[in-house]
Amino acid sequence: MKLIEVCLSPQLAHLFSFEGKIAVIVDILRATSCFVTGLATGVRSIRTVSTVDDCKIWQNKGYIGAAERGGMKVEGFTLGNSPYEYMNKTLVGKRIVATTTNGTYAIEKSGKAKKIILASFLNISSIASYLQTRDENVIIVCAGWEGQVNMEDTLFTGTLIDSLSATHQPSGDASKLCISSYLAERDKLSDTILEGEHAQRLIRLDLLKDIEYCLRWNLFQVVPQLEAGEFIVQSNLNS
Ligand code: 3SL
Repeated sequence: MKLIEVCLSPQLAHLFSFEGKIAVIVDILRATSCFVTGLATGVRSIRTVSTVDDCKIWQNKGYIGAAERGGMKVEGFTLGNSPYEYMNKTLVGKRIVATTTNGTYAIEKSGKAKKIILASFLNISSIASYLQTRDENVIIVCAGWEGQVNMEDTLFTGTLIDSLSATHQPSGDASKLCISSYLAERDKLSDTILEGEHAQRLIRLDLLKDIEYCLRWNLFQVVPQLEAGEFIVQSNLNS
């Protein structure tokens, strides 16, 4: 059995070892759902950065800039952080540079992992199948919100771990907490996520449509992976 650990917030990442592991980044609302959508609908690559200043630098180099802080698009960038923006036909074949409040920080904090992949409900089955074929232990890194644990990433993580029970053994209390939460809520997963703090924050910003989209399962069969500094979708998922 391979091991599967959970880091519930990027601010806890320094407590974990990433070497030799596959890091699965989870920011259901909304960063990883956006990136999965973009890459599945034709975006060539997504470079993620932690600061708005770095995002501006790459935008000035010709990338399409996507920047979000506090749920809002940052002025001066082409895109914010809505999945509907990422599925625009004008982005096909384009390179994006993105920064978000928590999701891109979680990616940065996972930099020592052997591989980094992006997960969401939109591609959950592909992520599970991919991890089943790999030999490495796994660490799931939840983006949370500004250091705090959140409902949607925790419940997604429990869902994913539960689907890997034949091949992966939960390691550490955080992974067991995620499974227990999932088992307690699985009949009303979407409703519980909608009651969460971040979903409520997005609803106040009139973004319920984005949440409903991010809670759809298996729209895409892709496993975005970090290669040479940018997330891409590879046709050979075992590489
Ligand atoms: O924190 C993040 O990375 C974002 O996904 C948050 S938001 O959904 O755009 O508010």
